[in-house]
Amino acid sequence: MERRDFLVTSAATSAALAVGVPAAPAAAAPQTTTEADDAAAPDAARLALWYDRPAGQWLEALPLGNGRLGAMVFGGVDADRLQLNEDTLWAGGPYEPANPQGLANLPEIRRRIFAGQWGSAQDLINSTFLGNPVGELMYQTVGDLRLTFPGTGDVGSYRRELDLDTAVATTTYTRGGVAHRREAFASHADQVIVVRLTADTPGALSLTAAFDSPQQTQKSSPDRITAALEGTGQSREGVTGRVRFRALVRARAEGGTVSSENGTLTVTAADAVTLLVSVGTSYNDYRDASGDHRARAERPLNAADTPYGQLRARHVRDHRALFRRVALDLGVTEAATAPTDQRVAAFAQSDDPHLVALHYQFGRYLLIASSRPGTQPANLQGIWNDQLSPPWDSKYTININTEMNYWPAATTNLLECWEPIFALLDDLAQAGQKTARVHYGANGWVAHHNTDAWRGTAPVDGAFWGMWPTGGAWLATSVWEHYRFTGDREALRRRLPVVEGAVRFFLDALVTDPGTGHLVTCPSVSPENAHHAGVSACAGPTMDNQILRDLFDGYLAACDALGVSSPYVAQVHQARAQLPPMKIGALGQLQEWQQDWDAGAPEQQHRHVSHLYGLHPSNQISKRGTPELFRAALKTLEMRGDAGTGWSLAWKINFWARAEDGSRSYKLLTDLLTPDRTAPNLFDLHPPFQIDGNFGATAGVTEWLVQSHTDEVHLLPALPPQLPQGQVTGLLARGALTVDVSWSDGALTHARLTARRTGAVRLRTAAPVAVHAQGGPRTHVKRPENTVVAFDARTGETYVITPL
Ligand code: FUC
Repeated sequence: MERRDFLVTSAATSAALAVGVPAAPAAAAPQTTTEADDAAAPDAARLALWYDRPAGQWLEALPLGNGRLGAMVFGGVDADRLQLNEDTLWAGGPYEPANPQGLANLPEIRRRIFAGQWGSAQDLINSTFLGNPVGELMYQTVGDLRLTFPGTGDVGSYRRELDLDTAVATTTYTRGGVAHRREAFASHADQVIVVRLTADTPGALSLTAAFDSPQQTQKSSPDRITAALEGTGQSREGVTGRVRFRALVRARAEGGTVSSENGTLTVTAADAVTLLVSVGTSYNDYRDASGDHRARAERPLNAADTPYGQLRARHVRDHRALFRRVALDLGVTEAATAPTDQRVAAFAQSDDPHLVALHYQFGRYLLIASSRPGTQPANLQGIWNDQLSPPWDSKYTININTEMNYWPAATTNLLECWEPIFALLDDLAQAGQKTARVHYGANGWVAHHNTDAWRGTAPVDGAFWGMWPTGGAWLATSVWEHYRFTGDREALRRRLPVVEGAVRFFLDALVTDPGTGHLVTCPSVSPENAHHAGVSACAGPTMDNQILRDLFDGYLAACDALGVSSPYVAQVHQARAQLPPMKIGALGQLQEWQQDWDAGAPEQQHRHVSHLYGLHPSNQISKRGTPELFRAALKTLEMRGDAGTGWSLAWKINFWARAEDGSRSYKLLTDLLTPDRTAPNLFDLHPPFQIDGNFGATAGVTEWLVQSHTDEVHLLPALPPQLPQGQVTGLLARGALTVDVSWSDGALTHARLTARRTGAVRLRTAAPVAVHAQGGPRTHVKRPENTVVAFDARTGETYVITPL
């Protein structure tokens, strides 16, 4: 096979293998790695996005982020642009959205739904039940740092790239015989964005640097080496803008001179220049935006008074400690030598397995760059947004998009990056109490289909989209899921009240469907899908029942695991038993609603496939656990078809992986890796840009290699025939296991399971395997099936799996 002749292993991959993938629990300090020479690897095998010309538009620019600060680097020659974000710069300020009219109208809304008057129920929701304001607030850009370079002469040897292994963006070119190099990174360790400019000729560097912003701002020069921008996030939706922000850029030059006047920095005839960019906002939390944005901007700049080499080394070390936990090697072909945008355009017709790995690792890179402990969760655009009114406000859509953002967090060994979701849950569990009380007269807390920096929890936008009470419950299922991956009892104990609050809401707010006697959500929708023209309002859609089963089961299991006696346990058991079961419709499909409306629903190919939540991310439908429902789910997938938005395709990659159909799943990735769904900079396109598809695809590719949703570890459950050989290290499986797998000719050759906790392991493979404790004798296993082994694993022990 042609690919084999070209096969090389990247330096990044071999370095990761050499240091070993830490099997330590996430809370432990991650293993640090030695600094490998960035340039040592053969070009094609590197994990880098690269281009032979500057970015002409935003979707060609390269994203940097430290979880909080984001920058999009354009890499221009005469003028460069770094578009800047800070993850707490949102329009508006604290507000209380609960609608006091809501509760009085709830009985009539419910009556109309149970009477089959769904349209008029929807009208009544629109006129009485939506939050105030009816829309939430948007995430906004800080603006741009603009650099101008007075050089003349011919430009040659241009290249710009983003190295995923160092998280450094580099632009190099020659101009008038002088070689120039610019490096940029967003340092988590030092909380600044750093730009380093060098040239091979002393005194050859002259430039200006100034901010520019679509916000209402003032520019100034606070001292002779610093320029500043100051403003306040906009007033929108009738909510006064409260987030003040300040951006600073400071120049440190070697040789030459620096001056700052009226907000413009000028560097003349320097040998090298380091620019430090800092942004602070006044956002403290969802109730309070009165922080000291100026001090927050200044502090990191003062602290970062460190030689460039040290700043860079600290940044690279911090990034690699997360990034290098997972290495995926699918081989490298000649196709990998082309610029990244050309590879995307050619992917469907080429043999480019390395692009699969690059896109996969780009998803992990983006999660590291947009979500760290203490930051806001990744929103619809992560943290990267150049607008004041971005698509869907670049907020948190919690009827799929935000959850999808975090699908790869556990499986790809980035548990720390999941933390912002648990902080968001803490907020929603507070903010959502008022909505629960005012709209439903219920205890506990509720959040509907969207939220924002102010933790809006009311139904918004319109009943058709917003009347969905299960968004908070879906997020709350993360608590038990985290425990399944980590066995972290302390985290579970801390988070149990949030889960209990969600449970209590539904104990109060579920109602008996007079038609069926089941306990149902009402009013609700099956996210954004109409069952009759223009009407989505309904009672007890399938997805709600599935989410509630997971919420209730997780709560009961958590109480059990922690030995907590809860006054709600009996009630939860009872409510769970009364939820509507999943149903198979006349076409053999899994019904989206209690009624068999699917065949007549107006949008047969609708992008949401909400009722297959049971297949993924949940495990209520599985190939061996529920074969009939599994077949019905596949029928539904066929009926919905393969078309869709970026995130819809990404979800289908996961569905087909759970269906154990690697070929179909790979086909969906191929559909995603086209210029219509993947921008030149590999950002996922809904279109427009929406980051969920990046994260969803990374999660889906992981599902090809390792699955553990049914509490057995399944190695290579959906390996696409297009990827006959490769290896992956460092994936996490439920049961606190770290998993490495190698395969050749489509079959497992070697695997390692490292137990981070003592416990029973059940392992499924395509063919029978032997198990050895590393360096030890063959482990005694039970064989409940020919291709399933069961054994007890001990903390810290690695088990080597080989074909028999
Ligand atoms: C949901 C989806 C849309 C879009 C939006 C942000 O409403 O139905 O496709 O992704 O979120």
